[in-house]
Amino acid sequence: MVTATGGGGYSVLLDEGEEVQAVLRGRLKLEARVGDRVVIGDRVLVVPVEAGAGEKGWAVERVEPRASQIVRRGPTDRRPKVIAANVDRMLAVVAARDPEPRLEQLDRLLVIAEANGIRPVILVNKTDLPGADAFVDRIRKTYREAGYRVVAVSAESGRGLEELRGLLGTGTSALVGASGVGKSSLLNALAPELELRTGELSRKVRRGRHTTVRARLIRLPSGGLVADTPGFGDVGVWGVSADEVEGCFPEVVQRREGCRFRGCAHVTEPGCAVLAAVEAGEVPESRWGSYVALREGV
Ligand SMILES: Nc1nc2c(ncn2[C@@H]2O[C@H](COP(=O)(O)OP(=O)(O)OP(=O)(O)O)[C@@H](O)[C@H]2O)c(=O)[nH]1
Ligand SMILES: [Mg+2]
Ligand SMILES: [Zn+2]
Repeated sequence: MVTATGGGGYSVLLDEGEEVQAVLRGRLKLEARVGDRVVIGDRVLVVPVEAGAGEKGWAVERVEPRASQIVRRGPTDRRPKVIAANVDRMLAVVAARDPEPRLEQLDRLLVIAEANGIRPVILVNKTDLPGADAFVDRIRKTYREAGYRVVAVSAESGRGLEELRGLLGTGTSALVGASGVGKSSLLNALAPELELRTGELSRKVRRGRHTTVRARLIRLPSGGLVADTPGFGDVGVWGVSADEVEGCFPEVVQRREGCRFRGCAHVTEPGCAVLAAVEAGEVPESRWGSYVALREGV
């Protein structure tokens, strides 16, 4: 499994547990795929090769098809970027404050997970800061209808870390979220020996400074593989058509059978069960707003 990319080579975790460096050799036969040819989480076949001067190295001979991937739209080139392949779990990380949480951004992350067939978990970090409990309550309320698990944590105070450790203990997980929410800090809190780089927020705008530059898959001593990924300023959804957006909102999926018209867009239609639920306060305005914005391609 590829655990890191860059510098023309790959770090590859062998099934036996050893981590080796490998290079791409010759022409690889690959199915059509989006994003980079090889990303963290990709399964590859490596073979030992002579690296000169009697040294042994490794070469990637084959890249396996991906069972799943988390793909988002690149911020500048608007092309697909695969965050990680073959992950079992995505943790969408927000901070209770610093940086200021933006629910429309969290919703886009959750849609990215759903669109890629992954049920997300919401991780609220920095719950040691003033006002955090009210924010955690708000998040729990907002995402109850969608059925998302919300875990309150703090890399600083240690709150929720055992629950997080349990969550990450099997399979492969990815921590994804805005820059500065504390993804790397949480992993350091779980396993201090990792010594991942973390960074202060900018003083003026209280935003992260993109401290983690490359995604890495890390083996936790307590079990599980977890991807620490670079945070973003804005996150875009890739490959979800207007009609597919509703399938990424569980609270809409649950209700759409009740709409008067087939093919109801749940925006202004009469007899719409989703709109009725928004008016009744069952589906939060913020969720419906995110749904409409994504449907309209914002
Ligand atoms: N008060 C408080 N500060 C935290 C907590 N977790 C992280 N921080 C601080 O938040 C800042 C950003 O943390 P990082 O771990 O670098 O954030 P990141 O999400 O990895 O950021 P990128 O790598 O840029 O995506 C650092 O100054 C951390 O010390 C927390 O639970 N509480
Ligand atoms: Mg980081
Ligand atoms: Zn409807």
